[in-house]
Amino acid sequence: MSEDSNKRRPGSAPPVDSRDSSHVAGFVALLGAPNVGKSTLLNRLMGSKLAIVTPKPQTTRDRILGVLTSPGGQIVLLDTPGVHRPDRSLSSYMVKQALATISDADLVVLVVDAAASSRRRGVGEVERDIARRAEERGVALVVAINKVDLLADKAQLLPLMECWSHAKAVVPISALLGDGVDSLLGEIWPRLPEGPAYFDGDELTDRSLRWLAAETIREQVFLCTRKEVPYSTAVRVERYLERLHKGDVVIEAVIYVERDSQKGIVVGKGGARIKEIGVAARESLAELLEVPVHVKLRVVVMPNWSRSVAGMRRVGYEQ
Ligand SMILES: Nc1nc2c(ncn2[C@@H]2O[C@H](COP(=O)(O)OP(=O)(O)OP(=O)(O)O)[C@@H](O)[C@H]2O)c(=O)[nH]1
Ligand SMILES: [Mg+2]
Repeated sequence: MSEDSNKRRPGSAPPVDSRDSSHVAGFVALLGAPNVGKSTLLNRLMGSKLAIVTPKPQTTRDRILGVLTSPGGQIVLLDTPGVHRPDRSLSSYMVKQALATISDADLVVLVVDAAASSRRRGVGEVERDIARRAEERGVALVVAINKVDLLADKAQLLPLMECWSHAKAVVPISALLGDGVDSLLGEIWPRLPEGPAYFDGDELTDRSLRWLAAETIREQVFLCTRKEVPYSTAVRVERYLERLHKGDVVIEAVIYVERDSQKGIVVGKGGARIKEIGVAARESLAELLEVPVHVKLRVVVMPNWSRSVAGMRRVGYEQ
């Protein structure tokens, strides 16, 4: 599967064909169940980290746009929250964002977890639903069977691929290792409509650095806490200051939780956990911004914010 990985770097020009004098551009939505590797794939395709990634499901909460530009075309990638059965306002918001993306897309890349599909021996409810919605809207469907590195026996792939014989293409990939990702791009480029670029070539995303900073802090909260705590947290950056005279960035952020007990967990004994979160976020942000970063965090209880539209708005999620 890695046979083509040296021929063309992800993001390089669309394959030269009879249309090589024209320019293509289109929106490509990455959709699927939670935890299948959509954000890992976005980051891999972009060659830089735009979306946070954790081993926990329901990490992504907002649609994230990544712009992949080459001389012959532009792919506007849309990473989305994992589609699941909503149980509160936050999950309804997430699922709504994901499904609405289908209508904006020229192509849907349905990301499927190879190992989970193999265990399940077939197509899951979420995948079937996404495929149906794409078909209803006349949006072409390409299936990326991800995490193939986890399959002990590659013969397990064949029945998984056969499940998707009605898709335009089925491509086995490992977003983590990069295997098959160029083949996936090879299935995307020829299916994009002709047209001018939507974004300037030097634009990577529509998200602000302030937003990326909040997400990076949230990623560390997800990695450093367990059970319901990560799902009850939201992060809002209150101050994002580029100090030109010092050549650094100061970030002050609030971590919202829903209960006092959760505040205790996030702060940790003697402030140990909040310190750990701050240090890890600082290191990650310094790498992203390529300058020294100072992170100042505080934890605020906003009772049941994830269970109402008003609560969500208070912590920064606009419907
Ligand atoms: N082994 C392996 N793990 C992968 C691969 N792609 C992603 N992962 C892991 O799967 C987990 C989930 O990855 P994400 O990219 O956050 O998945 P997602 O679909 O964006 O998840 P949500 O945002 O929660 O819907 C992380 O631990 C990734 O490192 C892959 O190709 N192989
Ligand atoms: Mg994600």
